[in-house]
Amino acid sequence: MIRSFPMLQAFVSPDRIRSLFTEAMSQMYRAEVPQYGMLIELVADVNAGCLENDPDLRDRLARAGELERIDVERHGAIRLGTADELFTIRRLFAVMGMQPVGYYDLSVAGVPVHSTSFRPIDEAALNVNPFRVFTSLLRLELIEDEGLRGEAEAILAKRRIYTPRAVALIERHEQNGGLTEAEATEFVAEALETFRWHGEATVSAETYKRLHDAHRLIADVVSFKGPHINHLTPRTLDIDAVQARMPERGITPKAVIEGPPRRHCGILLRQTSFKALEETIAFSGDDGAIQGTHTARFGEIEQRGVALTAKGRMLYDQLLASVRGEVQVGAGGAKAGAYDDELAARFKALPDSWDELRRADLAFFRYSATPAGIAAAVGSMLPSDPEALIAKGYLAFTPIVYEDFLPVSAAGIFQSNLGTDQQQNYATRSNRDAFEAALGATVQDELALYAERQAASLDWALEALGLAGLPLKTVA
Ligand code: OOG
Ligand code: NI
Repeated sequence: MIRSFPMLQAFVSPDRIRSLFTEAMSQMYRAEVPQYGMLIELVADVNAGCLENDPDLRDRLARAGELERIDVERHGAIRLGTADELFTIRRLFAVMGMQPVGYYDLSVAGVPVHSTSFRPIDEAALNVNPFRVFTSLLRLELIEDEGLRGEAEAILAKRRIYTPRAVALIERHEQNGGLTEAEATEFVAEALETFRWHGEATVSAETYKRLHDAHRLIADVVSFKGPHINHLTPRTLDIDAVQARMPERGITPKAVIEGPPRRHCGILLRQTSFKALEETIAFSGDDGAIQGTHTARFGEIEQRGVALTAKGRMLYDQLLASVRGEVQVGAGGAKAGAYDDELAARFKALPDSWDELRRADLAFFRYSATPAGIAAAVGSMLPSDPEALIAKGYLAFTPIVYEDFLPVSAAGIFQSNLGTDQQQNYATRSNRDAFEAALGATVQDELALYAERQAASLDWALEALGLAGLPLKTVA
């Protein structure tokens, strides 16, 4: 039997598809949520100012290959309703080179979801466009009222959030190993449909109210045709400056910035958000004559710092927990000042220089051979200890940026946009196995990814210095 092989076709790189998609998504969101466009302009303004005033920062970002990605960098978030939806979103994001990284259990904060982040993982892909989507799956098992749970399940079972053409193109990608330029263009347009806002609810006003009374988030996930993108977040180089300038443009941000305090050496992730829209929606039945409002979509900005090792992260979690144990910010932002002061004071326990963070094995770094090191290597004048190489200026290191999310911060972002009166006492029920079963894959361990990048960079650097394979005392 003669097997026929498909003709060799030129496939578009997943990085390019991701960039096309990010641009299309950004344009769609700009049209849907005008404040987002304003925010992008403000962030671009502040970032340009930072780079101009801080040549060290510019130099560090350039050396890390991060300078070009800042302007296109965004993260977004969606909330899915069923295991099937999560399974297919994994395949959809795979077309754009995005993989599930990390497991976040938000039930601890009274939010009935668990989540992962889809993002590119290798350094080259991250530097082209590090687009990430924080993707949550509703945990219907956490709805106590059995009748309501069954009803929500039945509503979700009926909806189809992907267009048939999007699914066909995902399958083609899986079978052929890629998409052609024409297919990629079509895929981007079709995939975008899943993230679009729909003002027509699929449920009646009465059902919406019952879902909403159980939890606002349940109404948001169950009542609509699809998982509208609920925010798209640009990355700023100075979150305090953007936060301070938001009111100039008529925007009131959340009372405190989530995450670590402002520091000379930024760590992990700092975020702040604001309520964007109260949208008019039409309920099903009565020809859409019954209207209501729904708040789903918001604005957010983020500032990213160095990724912490397990040891650094443990210290971060302890310090943050101690601050939150001491001061709790009230509903209307009461005690925000005291919280910020406490945060700044307690985080003094975490060293604030790149070299101290590195030596104490608290953060991840990317190593490289310097021109001076390569020149010295030619004359074989190198010490064989990485610390000595660093001291002599032969080996350089730059912080590896944190590409992931923080569960406590994410819960704060959820809460601030859902209304602070929504706290319910869900038990701490992390269920990673169920999440991965729905996803149809295991989520990658973010710490392992950073550790690999650090180790690989050190290997390359030592090879460039002609020291590969030598029994060196390794760094951190
Ligand atoms: C996601 C909230 C989490 C972040 O940046 O931590 C998030 C959501 O509200 O669906 O986006
Ligand atoms: Ni976010």
